[in-house]
Amino acid sequence: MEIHKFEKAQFKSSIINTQSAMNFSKNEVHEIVFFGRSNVGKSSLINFLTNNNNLARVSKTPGRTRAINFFEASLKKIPIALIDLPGYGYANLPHSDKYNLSLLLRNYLVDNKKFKFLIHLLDCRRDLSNEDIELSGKIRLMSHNYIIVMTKIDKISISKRENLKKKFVKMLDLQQNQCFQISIKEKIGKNNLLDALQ
Ligand SMILES: Nc1nc2c(ncn2[C@@H]2O[C@H](COP(=O)(O)OP(=O)(O)OP(=O)(O)O)[C@@H](O)[C@H]2O)c(=O)[nH]1
Ligand SMILES: [Mg+2]
Repeated sequence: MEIHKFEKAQFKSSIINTQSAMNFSKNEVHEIVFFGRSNVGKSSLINFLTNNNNLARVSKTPGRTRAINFFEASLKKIPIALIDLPGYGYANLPHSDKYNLSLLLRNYLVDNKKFKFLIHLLDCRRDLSNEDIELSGKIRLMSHNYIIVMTKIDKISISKRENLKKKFVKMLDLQQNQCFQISIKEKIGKNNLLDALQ
């Protein structure tokens, strides 16, 4: 099968409050939402998939993306919104910011019923947190279009990757075909993921 690419990717807007994000979402464009812990590699993955390193802001400092950032692109000539959510689980935010962030995330992911493809990013080197597991469980029940992407797979030796995948899949009660492994550094996993998104 021919692998298509994201084309004409560009920044659309940055939204800080859930209501505006939900209104924005009411248009009929399909959405692919990227979410996961702070620093897991969400912005990097958007850039990797769109072949554009300047699209989403990547940072070594966790908690960098604090708003919902909307990008637009096309896949097989179909317009798609790519949505970069703020990372959760970042301990160094002030308490009020943390609360707003988790509300924003939950409202956006769980209460917004529109068609979406949800991509949950998990750092392959870290144990799953309670928040990872809880969020995954909720979303799995509400959406058929839910997959996980294990990021930074270059940090794990090749011989351990398959077993680690089995472990994540089992812990989150998913199917093998809902789990992908990605390395931006070694440029691994892009075609498999694009294939699934199509
Ligand atoms: N080795 C390696 N590093 C990666 C990979 N993907 C991302 N990184 C690094 O991880 C750090 C965080 O990446 P971001 O894409 O900014 O992460 P994020 O999830 O958008 O972070 P927040 O916006 O803070 O929530 C950066 O230093 C990236 O270069 C990968 O596949 N391999
Ligand atoms: Mg980011």
